Amino acid sequence: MKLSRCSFTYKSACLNQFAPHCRFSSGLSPAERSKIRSIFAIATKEFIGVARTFEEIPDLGSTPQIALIGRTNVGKSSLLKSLLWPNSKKSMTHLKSSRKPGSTKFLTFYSFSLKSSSQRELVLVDLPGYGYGSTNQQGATIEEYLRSTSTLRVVYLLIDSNVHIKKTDLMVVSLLNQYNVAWHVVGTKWDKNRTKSEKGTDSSMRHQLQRFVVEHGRSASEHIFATSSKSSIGIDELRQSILKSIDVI
Ligand SMILES: Nc1nc2c(ncn2[C@@H]2O[C@H](COP(=O)(O)OP(=O)(O)O)[C@@H](O)[C@H]2O)c(=O)[nH]1
Ligand SMILES: [Mg+2]
Repeated sequence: MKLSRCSFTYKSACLNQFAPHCRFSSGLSPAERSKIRSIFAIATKEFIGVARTFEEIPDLGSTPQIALIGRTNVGKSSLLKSLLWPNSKKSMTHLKSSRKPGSTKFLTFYSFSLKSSSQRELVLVDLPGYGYGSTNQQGATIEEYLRSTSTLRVVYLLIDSNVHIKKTDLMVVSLLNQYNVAWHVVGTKWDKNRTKSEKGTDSSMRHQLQRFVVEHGRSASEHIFATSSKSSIGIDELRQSILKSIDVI
């Protein structure tokens, strides 16, 4: 991914000093959880289309957009499927997860409508992965999308909780800050991370993500999400954040 213009720093920080300012999202009551699930269950969710380049992006009007971004194989497509179609057994061509890095080559757009399918509340965007297996063209398209999409409400930056934070993640954060895009961090594959929790991996990843947000975050980006598409950890918390960003709840 071509991100050579970006500069970044990853200063060491005193976690204890900063930790109170950012926290992991948790603690939904059963009533909140059930409300969030029912909103997602009754909403109309549809595939809109794909774009290989910025010019190919379909006309989405003034509908707010929310994008998922992350390294190849971080779990973007799996997470989107868990958010939108958790129980579907159908094979979804555009949301197929793959072990092969770089299999999501396009920007893929999905609509989310609460009242009727003619009234779109939100467009969710699955961006191509950056890093291993990606191309300069994809990097340029992602950068153009982040720079030029005035309706982009928030970006969820996915970090594989078993792989940890990479230089390219820091470059993306630099871009998000440079283009003034609000962002949240989402730790993925937390089911795998949890199995190692006895060795302290779970808490060490929490600390890494907290430090990352504090050092690079803006005041609007104070929530971190620990998620798993396999075991549904954190999916409702993420849904709640999405609904809040479009003022539905
Ligand atoms: N254990 C575990 N594996 C996952 C999870 N999410 C995705 N994967 C696996 O990670 C690989 C990449 O997932 P995918 O959704 O295609 O990633 P993408 O390239 O970011 O879209 C696939 O083999 C998935 O089965 C998760 O929450 N837990
Ligand atoms: Mg994908």
